[in-house]
Amino acid sequence: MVNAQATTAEPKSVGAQPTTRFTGNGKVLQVGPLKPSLAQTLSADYDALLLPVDESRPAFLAAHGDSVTAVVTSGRTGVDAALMADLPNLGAIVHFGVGYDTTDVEAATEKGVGVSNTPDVLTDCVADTALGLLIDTLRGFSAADRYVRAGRWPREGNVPLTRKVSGSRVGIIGLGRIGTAIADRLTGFGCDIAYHNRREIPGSQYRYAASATELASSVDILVIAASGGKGTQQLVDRSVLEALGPQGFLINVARGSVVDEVALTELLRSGGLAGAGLDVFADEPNVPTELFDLDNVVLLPHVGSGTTATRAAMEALTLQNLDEFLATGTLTTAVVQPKAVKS
Ligand code: 8YV
Repeated sequence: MVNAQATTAEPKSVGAQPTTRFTGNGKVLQVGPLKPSLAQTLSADYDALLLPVDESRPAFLAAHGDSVTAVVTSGRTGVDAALMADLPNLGAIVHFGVGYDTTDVEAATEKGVGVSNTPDVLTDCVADTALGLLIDTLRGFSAADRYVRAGRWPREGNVPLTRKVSGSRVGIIGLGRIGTAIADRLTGFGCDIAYHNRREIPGSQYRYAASATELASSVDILVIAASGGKGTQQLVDRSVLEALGPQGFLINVARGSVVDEVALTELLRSGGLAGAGLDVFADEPNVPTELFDLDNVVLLPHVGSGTTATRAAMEALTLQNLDEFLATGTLTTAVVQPKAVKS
């Protein structure tokens, strides 16, 4: 039995291969698709169960629900309160990924179930993606590439001129780890950076805006780097997008849920916004088809952390959390520490 205060732990270093393997009576359950090598390790080394997605799920949970002490999942799937109720001995929900908005953390906290994620190891890649997307969107590189490939250059001449990135005014919604890494990179481009968080960060070198609308109205580019979930649901609504205006660009590398996607699509089509670079969508992998023929929009299939090195580091940190939980009842990079080890 391990007691631990609910806390947001600072991540420890990653790198060492997990040395502990589960030997207790409880079972590990994989919920939702995971990186194939991680799923393979869970099955081979941890004898993990896989939650069915078809009609056999209720019978599976009736047969195995009691035995599950740890779940491994990702932000894509997560664990809701109903699934938690079917896993009465659950002690920890271990996420592959920094985002855990699909898991009901409130319900987990009430039940003493720990929750972990994989912060820090993906910060650089997601920030790099934000920069690449921002430059591509303003300079129209993807559209220009399509133009060349379609053989239009010799026939139609030069592509239209685009917007300058260096020295532009950028507003960041969510100046956390990733938002700060984006701001630091943009500083190298001579950009003027402002941000909006729920609270001002004491001592921050960047200008604070008390609301998303205030931020949007004072910048050329709005970058979303905030976590998803109830607290940020459609934080960037129609009025924020209208404040960004016909000369403004939106970049989103966080979660589609943070933006009113219907308003975004309408404004992009009508000229109410200059353009958007989107790595995330409200209903992935479905992307509003109305965006497909717009050259002022760059669409990526949620690739922010998608490099070999970063995904390997995320996998190692996921297993480090699982190993630590199974060995000691605590989590390495906890969003919430487990209250007690269930067995
Ligand atoms: C991953 C992400 O694509 O970490 C996150 O929250 O959104 C991405 O890094 C995702 O976790 C993989 O499922």
